[in-house]
Amino acid sequence: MTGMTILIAMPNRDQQALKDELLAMDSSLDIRLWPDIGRADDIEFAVLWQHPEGLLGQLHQLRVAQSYGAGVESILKDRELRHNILITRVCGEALQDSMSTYLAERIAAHRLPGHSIAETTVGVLGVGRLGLAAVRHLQALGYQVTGWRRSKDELEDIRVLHGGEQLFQLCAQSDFIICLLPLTPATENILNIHLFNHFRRDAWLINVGRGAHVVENDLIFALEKSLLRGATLDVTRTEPCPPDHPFRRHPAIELTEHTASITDPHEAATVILINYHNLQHSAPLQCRVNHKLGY
Ligand code: NDP
Ligand code: OXD
Repeated sequence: MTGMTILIAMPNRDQQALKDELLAMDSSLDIRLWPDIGRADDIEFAVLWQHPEGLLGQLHQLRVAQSYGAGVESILKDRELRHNILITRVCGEALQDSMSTYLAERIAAHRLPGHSIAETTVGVLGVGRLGLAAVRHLQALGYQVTGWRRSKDELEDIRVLHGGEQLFQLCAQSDFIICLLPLTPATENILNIHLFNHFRRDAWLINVGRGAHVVENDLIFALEKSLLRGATLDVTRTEPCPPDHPFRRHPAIELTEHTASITDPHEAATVILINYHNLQHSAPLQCRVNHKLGY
């Protein structure tokens, strides 16, 4: 079987580093780096991260769009995305470990004086690959952790809630609220004033999902009204957060500039290579995304 051509199109990431990782694993790969895409019809597999507008429309033979990160919203929002293109993403231990470590550190930094770990409650919105790993890590450290997810499936040893009413309850019970949701039409703007009204006044929000989960003016207003104590925002609607943005000078907001968990090129290359071979052998791809659910 002849190999397929892989395109790497991630203008803001180190494309060459990923190419080098892939070639170190399989030197026979035919890899092109955007913007030198060559004959577009050769490309059946594309690795994308905030890819340029108009690119997907040129790739008529594309079969797989592989995100270079865990999030896929920039692929799904592309109006040129065809329904028959399979979408996958990076998932793996390096991404999970770095997220869990970041969250444990931010919680430790903002834990209320006099509150022991065992007394501290944490609500995690989104218990998928990263959320579940974070829940287990925080539980192992001794925190009381509750998750919240879309599906009603139970998880072993973890208290999990569902639906709007239970989300309000979770916020009312938690010292820390972590958002680890994917950005979809159902989750956009979920961190809004209606939700902040249910927060405990000494609660701390940590958003590591996406900036568009937060209604920014609502957060500023909620902090002014002391509906919550403060927030750590790893993600913002515009990244990096603009120099004159009110979040920058707010004493109760900590910005960490999208550093919670950065894709490891080696881990990404491993997933990409498995998916590349699975596609050739008509085997299921790893870390598949459901177009309809948006994650
Ligand atoms: P997964 O797809 O594995 O998990 C998503 C979770 O969110 C699932 O538990 C899912 O519920 C839940 N969910 C989705 N929609 C809803 C909804 N409408 N209501 C309630 N729960 C919902 O994603 P990952 O854990 O891999 O990643 C999550 C996000 O983290 C990424 O999409 C990305 O935005 C962000 N991220 C941020 C990074 C950073 O450095 N800041 C790094 C990497 C990722 P269910 O279990 O029922 O399906
Ligand atoms: C990701 C991210 O989605 O880095 O992987 O945000």
